Amino acid sequence: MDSTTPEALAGMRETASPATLPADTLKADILWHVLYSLGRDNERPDRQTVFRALALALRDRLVEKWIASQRAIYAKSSKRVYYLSLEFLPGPFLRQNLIALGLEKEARDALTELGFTLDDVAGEEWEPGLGNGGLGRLASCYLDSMAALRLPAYGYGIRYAFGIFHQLIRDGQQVERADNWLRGGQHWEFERTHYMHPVRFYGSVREWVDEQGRLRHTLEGGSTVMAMACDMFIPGYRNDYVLNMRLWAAKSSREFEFSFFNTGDYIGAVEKKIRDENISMVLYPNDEAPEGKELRLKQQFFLVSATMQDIVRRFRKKGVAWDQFPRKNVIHLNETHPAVAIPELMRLLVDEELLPWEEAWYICVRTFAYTNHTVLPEALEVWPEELFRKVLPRHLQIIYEINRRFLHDVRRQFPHDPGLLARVSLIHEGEQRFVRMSHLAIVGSFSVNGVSAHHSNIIKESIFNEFYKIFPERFNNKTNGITPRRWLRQCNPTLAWLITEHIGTEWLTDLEQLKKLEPYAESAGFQKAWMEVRLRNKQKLAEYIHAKNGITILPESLYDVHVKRFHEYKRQLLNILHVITLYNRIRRDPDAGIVPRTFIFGGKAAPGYYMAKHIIQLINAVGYTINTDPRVGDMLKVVFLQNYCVTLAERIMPATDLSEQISTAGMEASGTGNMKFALNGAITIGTHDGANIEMLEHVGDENLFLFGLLSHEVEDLRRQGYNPRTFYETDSELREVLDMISGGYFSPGDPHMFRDIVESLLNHGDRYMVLADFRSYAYRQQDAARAYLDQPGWARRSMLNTARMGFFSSDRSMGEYARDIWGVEGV
Ligand code: D6G
Repeated sequence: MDSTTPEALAGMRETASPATLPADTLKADILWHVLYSLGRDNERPDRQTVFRALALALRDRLVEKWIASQRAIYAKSSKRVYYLSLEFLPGPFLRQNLIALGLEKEARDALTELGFTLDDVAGEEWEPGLGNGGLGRLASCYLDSMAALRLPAYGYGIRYAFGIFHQLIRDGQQVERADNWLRGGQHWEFERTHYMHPVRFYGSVREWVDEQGRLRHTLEGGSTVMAMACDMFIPGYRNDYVLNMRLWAAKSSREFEFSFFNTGDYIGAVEKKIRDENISMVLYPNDEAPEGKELRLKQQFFLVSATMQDIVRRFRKKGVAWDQFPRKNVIHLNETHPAVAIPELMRLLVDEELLPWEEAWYICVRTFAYTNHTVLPEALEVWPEELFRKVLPRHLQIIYEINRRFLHDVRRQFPHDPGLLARVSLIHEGEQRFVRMSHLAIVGSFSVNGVSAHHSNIIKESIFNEFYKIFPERFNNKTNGITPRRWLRQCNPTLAWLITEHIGTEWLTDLEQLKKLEPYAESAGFQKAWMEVRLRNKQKLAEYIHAKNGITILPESLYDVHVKRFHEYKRQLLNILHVITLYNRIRRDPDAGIVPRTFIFGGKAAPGYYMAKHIIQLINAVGYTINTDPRVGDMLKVVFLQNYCVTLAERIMPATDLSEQISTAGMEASGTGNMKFALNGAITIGTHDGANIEMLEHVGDENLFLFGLLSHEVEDLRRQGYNPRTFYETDSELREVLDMISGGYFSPGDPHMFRDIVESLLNHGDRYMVLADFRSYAYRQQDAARAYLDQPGWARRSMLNTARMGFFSSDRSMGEYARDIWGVEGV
């Protein structure tokens, strides 16, 4: 019988429910969805249609497991974890879901029968870019691990219609294009039209006294938008457990449309609808620099208000008293972006549930936990008081009351330090007043954690030192981690296979098992196999680069990779200065014995961040000069891969030899790219910063190239008066490089083009200490090149990096959060 006829499909589907479907029905399921869900002819479906149908077939399987998981959480009456984040960066779902469900082989077979390969079909997926970078990607690794550990958890965020912009490089410059990720359909999600919560902004607060003589506060007027839940499923690795990431989409509220209609203003009603729905329209593309815009504050409250209503709705089902709330719920704030949840819970408890303030506050500070992700002063979020009052008038009042009581306690605890009050106040006083969101988050949470040991110390010793003195018990460290399922098993299947062949599969859920690879590090046979896998990965990336950039690179060359957001503190500039240094050495002496290298860059710059975009342009200009200089040949190549995203990271990580983690010491809170590279066998060249320091402790200093100032040296130097010019004057190689840039060597058509970059270094203080670290970086780069010449030695180092990355699994991080902060266990 023809297997595409409705009768045949229905017959095959009737044989079992999706969770128990025998694998060979996957093909029938795909064809069924092509016809009935997508409305296409299933005789010869195209690749995109097959991808979508496969996604739907997998969603069928996921939803059953999700319902079973939800039932189990209800049955156990578990304490729930709510992970609130303005950003999630899940990456493509297809392979991840296939791996978690154990259906990779079946999918391959089914697709082969349909005339496709899994690679081709997976290539049809457009990843949801609902995050800027590390913070959002971390949230997604954490959801993966929460599911792996069967935690009773939820991710809550916003379903931006447009995620992080799509980056093109045109004439060497970044150009931004809208990321219309929903265009291809919503095959992974369920829209929950029955979970709509009203979210209210603006208006004014009316104070009144009720019959019992209580002072009451009611918000009047204002404008209401509906939040509609959209769920995406996050399966645990082969454990039948599925969590959901609930993302809110803004929908206009009917009542308000009607009020317009009643006055006959039809277009006004439509305009209002569009304005309302704008709230979830676009992700702010700024990493490490909040924008302070009204729409952004509305986004934050939109997430918080809808989520709090959802949490309370669920809590109410149990019919237990409010004082049980912290025993049943923990709300985790991923950075301060969702910190307005603290006054929102207070508002619910005090204004609506009529709890006394003290009781409400007691519940609040036992419910919230906060993770800080940055110490850059410009990245600490503050809101102009005026704007806050306009958008959230009642919340501002509540923040003032929290502050009044907090400062009262501080005054009692530290009577002899009058200046302290202003420094810890939730309100920054000055010509303009600001609400300090980090202070609110610390005061309102029972736990405050940093994301690497180094960063957590900086928090305690410097930026939040005074809070540490007030609440020492709240501060703790939880070093970041990454999921080994995506960042080894999925992105590097051949290496994963080689590992599994030798030590079994346990590492997938217990990454410390990779230690068992250590004895193989000396085996010539294993080294050879290891390097063969790596070389194949490098060949694949070379093919990709050739196809995308038209540049031919040597797979045997040292792949030196710097991919992450563009920010001056991440110092892509330092890297390119070194590239030019090597170029000059080759120009001087083509037989200088330079180890052939391919420098690969990737990353987006915030659209309004002039210097970061200018550095992208410089890199491309240098690349053009070097790649077209016949004297250089195969010795050096510089590649800028456009639109760095999770999908691209998955291609790059397995093919990297040297991983650039070179932020100015004290500025990168943790980093997680550093971990992804090392897990795939890259060797790090890096500074004493963030998680690099813990990586060094684990892999050993012979397996990581460390250089540069320590964070206290950076501070000392700054205090003593750092003069970048001294380095320019005393280091002739450096001087030559800077003179070439400012003299127009890389921009012959416009010799002044890059002058301001050099100016920022020489005449504007070189805030990120690029020149101070240049020489030690160049030396360490030489060590790296020398080490690369000794291929067996490199193989050993590479393997030991992988073998010793067990600690950096997000399963370990999540286990620590669950045990030490949240007090929850697996279901
Ligand atoms: C799933 C499973 C079902 C549960 C429901 C609860 O449909 O057993 O009752 O979720 O959803 P929430 O009310 O917790 O969002």
